[in-house]
Amino acid sequence: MKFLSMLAAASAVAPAIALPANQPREACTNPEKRVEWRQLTATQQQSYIKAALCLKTKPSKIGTNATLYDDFPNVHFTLNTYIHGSAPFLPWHRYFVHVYNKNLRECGYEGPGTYWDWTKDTAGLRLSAVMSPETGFGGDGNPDKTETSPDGAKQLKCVTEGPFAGVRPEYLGLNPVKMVAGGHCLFRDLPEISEPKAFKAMTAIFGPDSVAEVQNSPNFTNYHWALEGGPHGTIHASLGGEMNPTTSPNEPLFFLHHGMIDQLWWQWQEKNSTRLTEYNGAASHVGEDEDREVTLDDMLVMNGIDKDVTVRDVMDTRGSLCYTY
Ligand SMILES: *[C@@H]1O[C@H](CO)[C@@H](O)[C@H](O)[C@H]1NC(C)=O
Ligand SMILES: *[C@@H]1O[C@H](CO)[C@@H](O)[C@H](O)[C@H]1NC(C)=O
Ligand SMILES: *[C@@H]1O[C@H](CO)[C@@H](O)[C@H](O)[C@H]1NC(C)=O
Ligand SMILES: [Cu+2]
Repeated sequence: MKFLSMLAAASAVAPAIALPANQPREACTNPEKRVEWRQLTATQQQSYIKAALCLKTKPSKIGTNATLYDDFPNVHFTLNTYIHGSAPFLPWHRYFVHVYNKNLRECGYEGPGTYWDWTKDTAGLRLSAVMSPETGFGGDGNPDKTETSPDGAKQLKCVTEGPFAGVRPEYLGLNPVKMVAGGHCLFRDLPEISEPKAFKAMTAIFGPDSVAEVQNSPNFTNYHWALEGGPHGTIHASLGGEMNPTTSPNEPLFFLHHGMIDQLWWQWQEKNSTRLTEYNGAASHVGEDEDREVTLDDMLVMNGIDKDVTVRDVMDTRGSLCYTY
């Protein structure tokens, strides 16, 4: 009785309608083709940005008093030990980006999914179209417009130009459950400005040669570690600001960055069809799942933003997710 009512309560938050397991490729007859940000039309870019801002006006789907925009950092924070430093990293973030795109569509975006190919931007991320205040998400934080972080530990350089000026994410850093009414300013602190030497070293890791080497990894375990610890982590560090703590989905560029990570995994999978089912390693990097070997039937949990699916459901993007690059 109790168990059943718990199930009912759970399904009220996230309808427990599983995607058809192993949906055949034939069901995806017209896959969406995701494109790099610079291949979107100016109208599509504006529409994407408008939809991302729209998420801040929609109620939470996970039962908090914050917004749908804030659900993404909340869930990412809460699942941290399971989605980073372990096998679920790639499939979980693949599904997370898919769910985000779905919510952008509910907010009016009609263009294709998109990603940011940062291998083109080793001269400086701030020079990239994605960081332009006109065709992108705005540039570095403003050193003359700072705010004390909710925990009092540092001064945040608020983004004051471009469409995200004035956006106030609710959660920051270590405890998203501890909300500070009114949140904090969206902030950035590009190391290429504050520590140009460190940035130079980072470009050697996310630049085209290094990424080509990562793409040559022979098996999933090897590949996943090379990608997550190398270019993936380095872009988080190269953007700094919101991208450092586990509430990093506060930063709208997070989703374009993870679109790129997903695009790379897709390219890697394209090289051999055996890679569409190649999945192994530990289920978590700490805690009770640390020593458990993953399986394709493991669940990818969305904590209520959307339904949970299995890893198998997302391994082939031409299945139920239905997109290519
Ligand atoms: C939202 O909930 C948190 C945690 O329960 C609470 O501290 C905060 O005051 C609430 N904020 C608003 C605007 O109701
Ligand atoms: C994956 O490749 C690496 C590097 O070649 C190798 O050391 C490792 O044993 C391989 N692991 C598996 C599970 O095949
Ligand atoms: C694909 O991978 C399998 C298993 O590792 C291997 O036997 C096969 O030779 C690979 N095929 C190609 C075209 O590389
Ligand atoms: Cu992440």
